[in-house]
Amino acid sequence: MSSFAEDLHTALAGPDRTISPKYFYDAQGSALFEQICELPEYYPTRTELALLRRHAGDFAERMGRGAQLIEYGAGALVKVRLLLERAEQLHSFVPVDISGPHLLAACESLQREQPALRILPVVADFTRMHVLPDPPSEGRRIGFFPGSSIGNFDPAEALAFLRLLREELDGGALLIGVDLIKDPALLHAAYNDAQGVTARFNLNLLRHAQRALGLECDPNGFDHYAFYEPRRHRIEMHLLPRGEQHLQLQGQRYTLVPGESLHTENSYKYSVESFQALAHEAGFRPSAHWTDERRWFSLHWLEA
Ligand code: AVJ
Repeated sequence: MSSFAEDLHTALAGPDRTISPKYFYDAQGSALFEQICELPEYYPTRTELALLRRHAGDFAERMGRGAQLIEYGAGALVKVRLLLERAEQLHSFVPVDISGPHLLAACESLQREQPALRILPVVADFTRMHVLPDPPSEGRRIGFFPGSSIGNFDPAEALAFLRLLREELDGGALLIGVDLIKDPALLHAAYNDAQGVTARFNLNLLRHAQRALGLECDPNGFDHYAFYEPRRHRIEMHLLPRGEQHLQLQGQRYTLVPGESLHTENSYKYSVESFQALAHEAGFRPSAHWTDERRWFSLHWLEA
């Protein structure tokens, strides 16, 4: 398994200069992401929350009685509360998250609100093989993967990940949030907000490396650069060196010039049809989808 230090060395040495967006999320990065979710330009969070609220009854009915609800990358458990409130006699709720302390704190407050709910937290990187508690003998396993987190995977990775979920949820279903292809100007604004929060979030990758690995560099010497690439239907985020930038990681020196950006994130967008085709290829049967009036965001019910 690779580490932040190894991955950063590889990125700085080139030629790809690409690093996983998972390294955005130390405590400060997570706080910045929560601020992003509140931005006027960042429509996905509030659009998805409205869809979850509007169709909560429908989801509860589809889950059926005695289901085991599994959330991948659970975080603060905000969205899943809308499902938990309406679900009928859940067998158990299984939040999977890589950050142990945060997950356990979120579970404690949920348990206080819902004393009867059986919560079985799993601390794990949900993109890798992980061990889940046994499935219920009566009800089904229902996966929940909101936020268009699937957008961080390139198409081949997304397919492999959905195949993994299809097996894990065999006989059950997956409820997944997917951001939709739209006017590039709207996408551009969502990743280039006026207050500069997304810029700070992007630059936090370097600050995180300074704090965690002792990276020596000047984050102010880099610009946030995000754009929509229409052919691949994805937002790309880069850190763009302004002039020659010198960095040092664990005694190793690197120089980056303006043409050598660090590629920090992709966020793929789908059409309803292209996502359903991907899900179908992964072995799911797409059985329903919901979108807002402007068709900016979608939720999909996929039978496993
Ligand atoms: C958490 C991957 C869904 O791609 O919109 C937000 C992350 N990056 N603004 C997204 C993000 C910049 C977000 N995901």
